[in-house]
Amino acid sequence: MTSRRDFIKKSAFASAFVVTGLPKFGKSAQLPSTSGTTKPIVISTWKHGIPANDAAWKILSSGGRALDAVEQGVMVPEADPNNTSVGLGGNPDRDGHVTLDASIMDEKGNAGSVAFLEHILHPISVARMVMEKTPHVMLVGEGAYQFAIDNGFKRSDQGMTPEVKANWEKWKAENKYNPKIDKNNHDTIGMVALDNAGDVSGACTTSGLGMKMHGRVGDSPIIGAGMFADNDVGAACATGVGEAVIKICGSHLIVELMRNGKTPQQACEEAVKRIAKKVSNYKDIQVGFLALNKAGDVGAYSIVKGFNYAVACNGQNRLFDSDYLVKE
Ligand code: SD4
Repeated sequence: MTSRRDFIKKSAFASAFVVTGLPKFGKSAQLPSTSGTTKPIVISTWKHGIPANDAAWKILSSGGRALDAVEQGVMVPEADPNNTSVGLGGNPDRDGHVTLDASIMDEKGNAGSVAFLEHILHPISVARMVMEKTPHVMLVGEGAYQFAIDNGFKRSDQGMTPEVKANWEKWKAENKYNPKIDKNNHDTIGMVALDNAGDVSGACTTSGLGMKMHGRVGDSPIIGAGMFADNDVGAACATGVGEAVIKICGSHLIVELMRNGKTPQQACEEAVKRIAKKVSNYKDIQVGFLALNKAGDVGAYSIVKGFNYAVACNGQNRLFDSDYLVKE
């Protein structure tokens, strides 16, 4: 068993030396591994994926379940008041409400999600409770809030941080109340993991696009759009402009492409190309996808430059730059 301290020590060591034992991933579009499985492994979006993976790794490295790992993992950025794209520290909608979206799936194909949820620190745990304690998949808004409160979650009135409030005031002054969608509006955390038992799970949680219209829901809580897991194949998750991800059912598409023989990398590339085909302004937006198959191979791809992701396996936790479509 690897303790947290050992893991951090090993991570620091790994970044200073040649890294071995990482799964196959990245630009080299490889065929699914037949030479054994990289497990456990957890991958997640953006730089905040590093501390999130640390929390997930603690569970995975002690033989825990991928579902617990992804929930505990994404709770780290949810609880960070300085994270402006996940949790209650996130940017508000254009009316000044911080509204949260989250989804989770386990290895049995069970799914839970919440959307348009306010005042709750850990929407991912409410999503899990929807999955485990109700006959439903998705609860939204006031109903999701009431469900959370009835099940022991505490209301938070932490409000916007001074930095976020200043962003919002500036936005109001400059944008005449028009929601703006551009390349810089992203940073959801999506996380997928494969545990020692060979089971996959996924989680995704976000405050959504900053300065969105009140009531707007993105891809993150929509099963198959922002995240999808199928224990026969693997799992995928998304970040970036949710409208584009929803239109192609991005994460489900990637899992189905893997089911039909694509590697995680090939599947992520295909999904981004599908957006390029279907969404006319694709060069003006960012979407990033991550995928993991049952052999522990990883894929990542985005529309434009700038997407990065964290991979933790074999006692190492490292950040990688994703390849991307629009090179000009
Ligand atoms: C959404 N995918 O709501 C999210 C946006 C994102 O932080 O990445 N936000 O569309």
